[in-house]
Order: sequence, then C-alpha cells, then structure tokens
Amino acid sequence: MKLYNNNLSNFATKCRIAIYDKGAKVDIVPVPNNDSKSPEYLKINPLGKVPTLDADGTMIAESEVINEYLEDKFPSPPLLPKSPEERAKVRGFTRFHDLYLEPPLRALFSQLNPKTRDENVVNQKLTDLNSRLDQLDKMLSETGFANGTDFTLADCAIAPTMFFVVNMLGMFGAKPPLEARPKLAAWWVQVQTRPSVKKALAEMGEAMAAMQRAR
Ligand SMILES: N[C@@H](CCC(=O)N[C@@H](CS)C(=O)NCC(=O)O)C(=O)O
Repeated sequence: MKLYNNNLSNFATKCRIAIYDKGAKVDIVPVPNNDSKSPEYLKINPLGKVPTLDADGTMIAESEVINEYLEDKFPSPPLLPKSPEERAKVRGFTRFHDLYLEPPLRALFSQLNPKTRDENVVNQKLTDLNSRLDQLDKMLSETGFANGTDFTLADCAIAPTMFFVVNMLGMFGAKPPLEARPKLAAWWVQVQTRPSVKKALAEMGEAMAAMQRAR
C-alpha cells in the first residue's frame, strides 16, 4: 500500500497523521516526477490532487475517504468513536474542516506575495477564515482533543490546516489566531502532544522551510 504524498500538503498530512497513529504499513511516496498534473499521475488520480492512496491496486482519492478507509482497514487504535452519535460528531468536524474552514485559508495561498497581492481578496478571505475559527472555537470539546478525551479523525483533519493558520496569518498582518479563542488555543497545545501529529507537523515545517529557502 502507498500514499502519494507531499509533506507540505495539509490534506496529505491529514492522512499521514492517521497512518502514523495507526502504525499502518503504508509507503509514503512523492507523486511521479513531483508533478501532480503529469499524465502518469492523472492515470492514478484524474483530478490531479494530492493525496491518493494506492490500496494494493485500488486507487483511493480524497483525504477524508482515505482516512475512513484506513479506519476500516486498520481499526486499531480506533480514530472513530463507537456510538453512531459520536461518530456523526467526529464526521461533523471533518466536514466542517473540508467545506468551511479550509477553503478561505487555501484562497490566501495565492496572496502570499505582497507585490502581487489583492488586498480586497485578502480582507474578504481573512474575515471568512476568522469567523470559521470563531465557530471552531465554539465547537471544540473542553476536554483535550477536538471531540473529547479521545484522539480522532477530527484532530487529523484540523491539525495540518491549523499549522498553516498559526504560521501564515501573521504574514497578512492578521491578529494572532489563538488569541481570544481559549478552546482553540488549548486544543492546539494538546493535539501537538500526540506523537503522530508531532511527526507530521514537523515534516510540514521542514517542507515549508525548504520552500522558503528555495525562493
Ligand atoms: N478534497 C481533496 C483536496 C486535495 C487538494 O486540494 N490537494 C492539494 C494539495 S494540498 C492539491 O492537490 N492541489 C492541486 C490542485 O488542486 O490541482 C482532498 O481532501 O484530498
């Protein structure tokens, strides 16, 4: 089994966290020729997006679908609770992440260069992102991880995106994202104590530093 990966991708990092947490035997590999739009990779994932899991010949795209597959395939340790209600709550977090929290952050990636930046886009996306962070602060549990005392797929999804939020918003002169969001601030400390998260976020940090050095 192998994961087509890019260490800087928050979606791929979501899957690496689940893989590391479960100690699953999955090779982590770059996309062919480091080009997610190459004909070779488009055969693997017609959308040309990262990550894709090659599950011994079955190509599985979309990070959350991959993580649900990993949960089915490698049930221990569990990253979904037992009860249908708690499972639904965890999936509520992952949907919130994919549909509402991540898109305004992604829209800011193209605005990083101050010379080509459109301040209207920046202001609009920062406003959207800040309201999503406020919503996340309300949604988070007060007991450790996102959905409570157990580490779940919710934490896998949110942590890599929060890595960018924490390390990137300052570049736009935005207010510190953990300020006045006590549950988010406490969760951010707690989630980084999980060895799988620590390892995957360190890889993201190294990839980000390498990208900055190459500029
Ligand atoms: N919904 C997809 C999003 C994946 C995604 O957008 N990945 C980025 C890297 S973080 C990518 O491949 N971008 C290139 C593109 O969209 O063409 C998932 O959850 O896997």
